[in-house]
Amino acid sequence: MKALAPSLPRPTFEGTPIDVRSPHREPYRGDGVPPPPLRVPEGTRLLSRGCAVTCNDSGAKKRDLALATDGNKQYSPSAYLELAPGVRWVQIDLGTNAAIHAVCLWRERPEQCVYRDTVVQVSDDPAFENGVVTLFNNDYDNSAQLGRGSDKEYFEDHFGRRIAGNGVRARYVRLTSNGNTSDPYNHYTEVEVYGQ
Ligand SMILES: [Ca+2]
Ligand SMILES: [Ca+2]
Repeated sequence: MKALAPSLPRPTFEGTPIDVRSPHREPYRGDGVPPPPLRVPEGTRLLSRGCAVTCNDSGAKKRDLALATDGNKQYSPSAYLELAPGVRWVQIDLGTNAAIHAVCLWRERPEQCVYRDTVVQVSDDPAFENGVVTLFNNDYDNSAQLGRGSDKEYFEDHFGRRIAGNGVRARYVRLTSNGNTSDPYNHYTEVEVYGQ
């Protein structure tokens, strides 16, 4: 096993964190404090670069969807995918069934924010009706209707979020959210799926 070490963008948020305490939220780790390492098997590699992205916002353009897997994790006003308000998902097609060891996401913004109802699921069914495995779910009140989650909300940062895949096999990865503490929109600067 080894610690997953994705390349990191420069920090975007620089300022005094707003410590909005909530029993459903992780405390702010502090400026520049990395998350605990996520250990993955030797041989784990990036699977998702350039993979096709779909979503449930009919207004999203194909060009913008591609921003989620283009390898650029650096925030800029033109470098992220934005989905309309409401419960929205993006879905990555790995092209083949794979053992998934980590799903990482970057959606830091200039203002500190916490996204609502973050749910990360995998399946071999592109409709996510069968064989769905949930890797992360912080929708504590089931408002997104994907089931009640016991993970915590968290402050976005340039380290991104690293979610364990535990080697579950699947072809599709779906990430759901429902706005954030700054605005009702849903954003992805980059998503990376690691596995074998
Ligand atoms: Ca990107
Ligand atoms: Ca919720």
